[in-house]
Amino acid sequence: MPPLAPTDHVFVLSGAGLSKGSGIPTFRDAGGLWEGHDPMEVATPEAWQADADLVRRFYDARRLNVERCAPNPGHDALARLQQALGPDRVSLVTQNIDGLLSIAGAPEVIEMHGSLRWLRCEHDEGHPHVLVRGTQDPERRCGECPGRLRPAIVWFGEIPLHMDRIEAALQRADWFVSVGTSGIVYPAAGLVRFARHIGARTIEVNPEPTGGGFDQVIAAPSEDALPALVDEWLG
Ligand code: BJW
Repeated sequence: MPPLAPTDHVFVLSGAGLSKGSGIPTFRDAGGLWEGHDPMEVATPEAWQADADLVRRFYDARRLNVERCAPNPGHDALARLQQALGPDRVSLVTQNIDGLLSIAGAPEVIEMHGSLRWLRCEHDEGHPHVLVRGTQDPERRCGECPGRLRPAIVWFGEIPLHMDRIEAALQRADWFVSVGTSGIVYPAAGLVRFARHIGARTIEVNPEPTGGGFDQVIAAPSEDALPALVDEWLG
């Protein structure tokens, strides 16, 4: 791997594969049905309207699992990189909702699909968010209106969070590192095309590479590959 130049900016986009080594299944793991449902159908505003209990149970189960999990060496390596070079030179954008990069000590993580730790009003995202641990109290309502509280997660058809910050960071990228994402879900899946367009060097870390035309592919689990990559970069 070529070394980082002293002012290089590294943009990391991570997905579910980053947390696989922590015991959190990926979104599209083989046979990944949950209580007989396709997760792609549960993670929608339509599912919430049709059966809020089902959607709550889906996210409660995932929250309970995540609370039992710890960061793996892949999270630790990315946190170490951002600690060493600073958030101005290392942008960590994640599609994951598990919070493990922050728990690993990364100073600034952009969670573009939201977070399991927060609930929000079903009617107005601007109403105060509520922290949650374990299972959600289904009776608790928004503090400002009669709306129910729903997981503060970006579902299909909703606009991902912090897109302006993500675009600003991407424009400065010299390196684009895709970690553990299938590249199926947009707009995250389109970021690499923009990175390529501005001349960033692109790297994929994935034991099952996506064939997305990256300059370099590290076909290995991120919990093995990232510590070595970061060691190399930090010397
Ligand atoms: C390892 C590993 C190890 C395994 N180490 N790696 C047609 C064309 C284009 C777009 C659309 C379209 N039809 C509909 C759309 C839009 C839609 C979309 O993209 N749909 C696709 C299915 C086609 N997107 C949206 O609706 C988004 N909003 C939107 O587009 O708004 C308009 C807009 C336009 C322009 C700008 C801005 C906005 C919203 C998307 C919300 C996604 N939400 C979910 C669920 C919520 C979170 C949750 O419950 O977890 O987010 S879906 C789900 O997929 C989840 C994930 O974050 C996301 C990505 O999945 P990820 O992380 O890639 O996981 P997997 O499982 O797919 O892959 C894991 C990878 O890890 C694999 O490759 C493994 O090999 C690898 N791996 N072990 C490293 N140890």
